[in-house]
Amino acid sequence: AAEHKYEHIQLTTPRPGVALITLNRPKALNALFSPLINELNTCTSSLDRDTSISAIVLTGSPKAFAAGADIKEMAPKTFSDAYGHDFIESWSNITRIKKPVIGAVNGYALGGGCELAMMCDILYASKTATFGQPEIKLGILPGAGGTQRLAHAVGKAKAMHLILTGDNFSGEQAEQWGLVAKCFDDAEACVNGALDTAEKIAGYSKIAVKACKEAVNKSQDLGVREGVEYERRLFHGLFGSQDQKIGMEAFANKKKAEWTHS
Ligand code: CO8
Repeated sequence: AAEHKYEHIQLTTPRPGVALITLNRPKALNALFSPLINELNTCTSSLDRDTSISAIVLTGSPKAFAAGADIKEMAPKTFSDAYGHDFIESWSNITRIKKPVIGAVNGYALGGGCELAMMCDILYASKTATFGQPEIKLGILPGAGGTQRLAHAVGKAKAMHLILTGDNFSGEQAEQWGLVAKCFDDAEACVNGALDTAEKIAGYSKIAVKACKEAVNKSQDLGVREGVEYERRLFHGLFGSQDQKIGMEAFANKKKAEWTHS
């Protein structure tokens, strides 16, 4: 991956084809503010263009994935500041990344931190994770998709309860309710689990991975009928790829597929 110097995030490539982004603003429990989000957006879009990278893991520290948007930065904002400058508009740019993003949540994932986690394609957590949408306690509401993504993930009843009470929930609860795919015992296992999954995905055809991600994400926006039609178009389209021939011929010849990613 391209080497960049970042101040509020760290970028490493611990496994073949896998980039690891670690949010790194420890003094404020990774509270999200514009300089950090700008770095995250620069980093993820450059990784999306980087042909040596196939999957991205996003994590925080063992204490905090992110304790929310920076309350001290937000406190003095006026309506004109927020509306006029599209406050937090760019905070969901990560959802435009075409490569899979795997979130590994340890410690606090509150407010904007929970929302950032929910923007990931696959979400893992550990027993140390504390999720929550506490915005109601600050006299606001979730502003980066929390009301929508939480409701899609855990259903309206639980989402409404969580958002109106501001109550926190654990990594284990998040797994039981289907918000996270796996809950690990501790932070290290969680990050390693995410890297293992990213490495596995990096071993597949990039073009097939891209189509899978695109189609599954469409399920969140489209009705089932339109979604299945969308899937079918992509499915038919992949018969025009080399990797479809390579994958199926390798199966028939009992060989390992050597993907061309085209
Ligand atoms: N903003 C700014 N600073 C923060 C934040 C935050 N969200 N969270 C923690 N910090 C700072 C603290 O002020 C403290 O700084 P200092 O040492 O200078 O006083 C430092 O981080 C350490 O925090 P604590 O001393 O409070 O640590 P504790 O272990 O005692 O408590 C908690 C940890 C429970 C996480 C506590 O810090 C807390 O309640 N934080 C606020 C959580 C919150 O309300 N988050 C929601 C914010 S609103 C929001 O996110 C709106 C979403 C908008 C869209 C975002 C798009 C992605």
